[in-house]
Amino acid sequence: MATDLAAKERMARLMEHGFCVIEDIADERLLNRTRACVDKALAEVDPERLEKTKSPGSLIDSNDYPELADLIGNPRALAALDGMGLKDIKFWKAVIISKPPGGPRLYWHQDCLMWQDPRAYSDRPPMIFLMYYLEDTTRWNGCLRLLPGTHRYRHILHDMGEAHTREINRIDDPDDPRFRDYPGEVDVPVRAGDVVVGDARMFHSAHANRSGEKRTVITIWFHPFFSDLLEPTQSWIHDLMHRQHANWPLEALAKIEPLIPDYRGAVEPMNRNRTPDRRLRWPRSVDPG
Ligand SMILES: O=C(O)CCC(=O)C(=O)O
Repeated sequence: MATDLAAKERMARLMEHGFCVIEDIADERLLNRTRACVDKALAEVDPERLEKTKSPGSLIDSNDYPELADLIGNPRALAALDGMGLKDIKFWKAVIISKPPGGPRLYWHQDCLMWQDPRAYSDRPPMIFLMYYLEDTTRWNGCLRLLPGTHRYRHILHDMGEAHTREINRIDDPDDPRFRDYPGEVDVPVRAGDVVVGDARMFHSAHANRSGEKRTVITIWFHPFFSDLLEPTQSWIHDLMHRQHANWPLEALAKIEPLIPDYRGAVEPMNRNRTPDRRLRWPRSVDPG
């Protein structure tokens, strides 16, 4: 009963604010296994590539890291999502985002890639993230920052450019307004082992890492209610997930088996669309009409 209430409360927070935190959902063994994978990935990455993504930190996709299957398929997290009412969840990819000591701020951005799909204008998020931080986070070492509500309402940031372009990743212009503070933003400090569940449509960023240690998050992208997305959207998720993880061994794929998209239609994959159209409204406080 208490669990049901907690799950309901989390779902309500996800719907209204765009995120919720589930505490203590990854144990030390799982965290240590994931940390070992991060160390390997960081040792293998080309330093020139890291220079190109100064603002976010490393952006290493799960393609070559089947060791991440345990975290992606973490049964406790999947049970918690199911309890919240998030069904038919399919996986796209995970990303290792490690901010080195002294790493700068991450710019504000949202990551929804399917703004042509009616689901992007509904209560049912077309795309969610699970962010597992591998160190306890604070403002000092680069915790997550969020703009609650921006998953359902327009914000001036929507007109300031797309996420992850070369220029913004390299911080060509440190005065870009996407590096500023905004009214209503909240810090989300967490402990290693917690997970932040968030709506990909919501604006998010991270503080600079002023500590002497790296700060790493594994972001996992999921698509709930997969079969209810437009067919070109399903086709795109299916196509990318399978292409990106084509080299994963069968035993790693087995660990995420229920999450593997299985679109059987013949429709062409969508084109990515990172920009909402007029269906995304300003909040009432800004646009009473
Ligand atoms: O580095 C962080 O704390 C946030 C990561 C992020 O913005 C993302 O994965 O989209």
